[in-house]
Amino acid sequence: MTVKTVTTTPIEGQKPGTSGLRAKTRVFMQPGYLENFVQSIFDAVGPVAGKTLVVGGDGRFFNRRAIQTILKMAAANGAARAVVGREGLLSTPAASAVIRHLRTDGGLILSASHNPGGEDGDFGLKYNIPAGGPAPEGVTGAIHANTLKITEYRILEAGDVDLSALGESRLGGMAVEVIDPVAIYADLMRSLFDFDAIRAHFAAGFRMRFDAMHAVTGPYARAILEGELGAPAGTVINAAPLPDFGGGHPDPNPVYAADLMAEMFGPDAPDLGAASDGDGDRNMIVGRGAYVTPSDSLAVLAANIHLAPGYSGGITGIARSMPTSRAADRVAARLGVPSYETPTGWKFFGTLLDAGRATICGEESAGTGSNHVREKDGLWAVLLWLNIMAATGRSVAEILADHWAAHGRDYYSRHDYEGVDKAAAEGLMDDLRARLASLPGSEIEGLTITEADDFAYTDPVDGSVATSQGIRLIFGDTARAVFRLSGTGTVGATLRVYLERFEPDPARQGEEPQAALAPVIAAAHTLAGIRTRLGREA
Ligand code: VG1
Ligand code: CO
Repeated sequence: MTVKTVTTTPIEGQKPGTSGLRAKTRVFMQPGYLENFVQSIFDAVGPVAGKTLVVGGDGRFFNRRAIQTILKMAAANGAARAVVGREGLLSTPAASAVIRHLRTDGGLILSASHNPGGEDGDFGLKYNIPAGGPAPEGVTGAIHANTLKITEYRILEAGDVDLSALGESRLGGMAVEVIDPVAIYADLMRSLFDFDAIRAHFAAGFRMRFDAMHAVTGPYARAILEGELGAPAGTVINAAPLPDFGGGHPDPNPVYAADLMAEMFGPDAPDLGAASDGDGDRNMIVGRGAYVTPSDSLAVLAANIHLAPGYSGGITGIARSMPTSRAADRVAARLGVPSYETPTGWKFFGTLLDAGRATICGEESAGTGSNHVREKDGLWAVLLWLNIMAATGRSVAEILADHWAAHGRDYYSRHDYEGVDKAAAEGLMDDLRARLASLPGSEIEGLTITEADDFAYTDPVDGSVATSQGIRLIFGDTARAVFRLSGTGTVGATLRVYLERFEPDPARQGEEPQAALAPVIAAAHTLAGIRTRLGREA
């Protein structure tokens, strides 16, 4: 086996976005594309010599081939050991758990998350630091800088490693250890939640449906929900991870998890419905006839997390991404703990979690998690809901109603304008930005703008600064509209418009969200000129 040094030239567009580098699978498969990016990571975080790296992905098309290439490159760069999930599988939260539990030097996670997979779908790769979380901007910036000046990469000329059997083998000078992708993660979950109470709840007839969307969470949900907690076989559906996610869109929301929604709103609905995304870090929660927005889920979980044994001591703080509704802030205020508003993307929660300033974090995009790992964690959120339901005996609808009665309801919705013209979307943002200073004080659709800014964030722990993280139009405590361009798409641009309105009166908390938000939606449209600029009605 010899180490080959291959001459290469920089490839345009290898700039990590909200969560690593994402591109069309066919682009990732082009000769040198993956290799350039991997060598750029190794050079940014290296020297890799002597280190232990965790490698795994969500099982999408190209996952196995890419892992073989990464292993050969890690060996050629002198890594001591690679820890790989069997068949190349590791959910994103499980990868974070493994990185932390084995005290490794970080890992490479292969996923484009909720983006469709397959040869014509998307692929992605990101580096996670030894604390288990996504690389912070300083590191992703260094990786990107390397991609612009790379001249060569190193790879071992060797046969493929057998990833189907547990155990250790050698690849040149590097040890490769194939692990059960579920075990370390399942141990962690058992240490946090009251499995006995949940088991008793299932035994007493509690019913749930978990849609794994043919993505990576299937084996985890099967092992934990059906295997350990005694949920009947068939509770987990679409449980086999498929390279193209069965042709579906592994994004757990009411649109893409339509079958689950129909079941939960139909006759004989189970008590709890849940789904997770391609790489297992997102979650959807829906009760019988009651969909829970991710922003509400974060608030409810934060308010009730002390019911789970792993959090019985309470929490130190709550962090939410800026576009996530202010419902979590109300819980923090009630509990007397600080709340933090960070830019979009889990990498911004890492310092707060490491410093013990926040215990629970969440994003409106169906991501919730805690200090147990450094990624958002879909199944963790589902288990916490289960723990709360088992401990209180309340239904999802009752838990929501109780929460709103106590804290008020933040009606919430996100409107995505997907695949729009990039220049038009940037023009809309630029124009809004240019008018920000003149907006406060103006009244629109019966709402008064109290603040308007381009969100900037100074990390309270390490002082790092992130600017231009989205435009906020704040209407006092009453409402908010936020505009952002997506950083995970692979074609054109996606404009995200986040809308919320606060309703303290329990008698008015049962409205249909789009109707309740109508004035905020109208204000957002008028101020940004969405229809004329993007040529889109919806
Ligand atoms: C989206 C979400 C963001 C999330 C990111 C990665 O980013 O809005 O909240 O952190 O995806 O999640 P963007 O830039 O497209 O808005 V995942 O599950 O795709 O790793
Ligand atoms: Co994801």
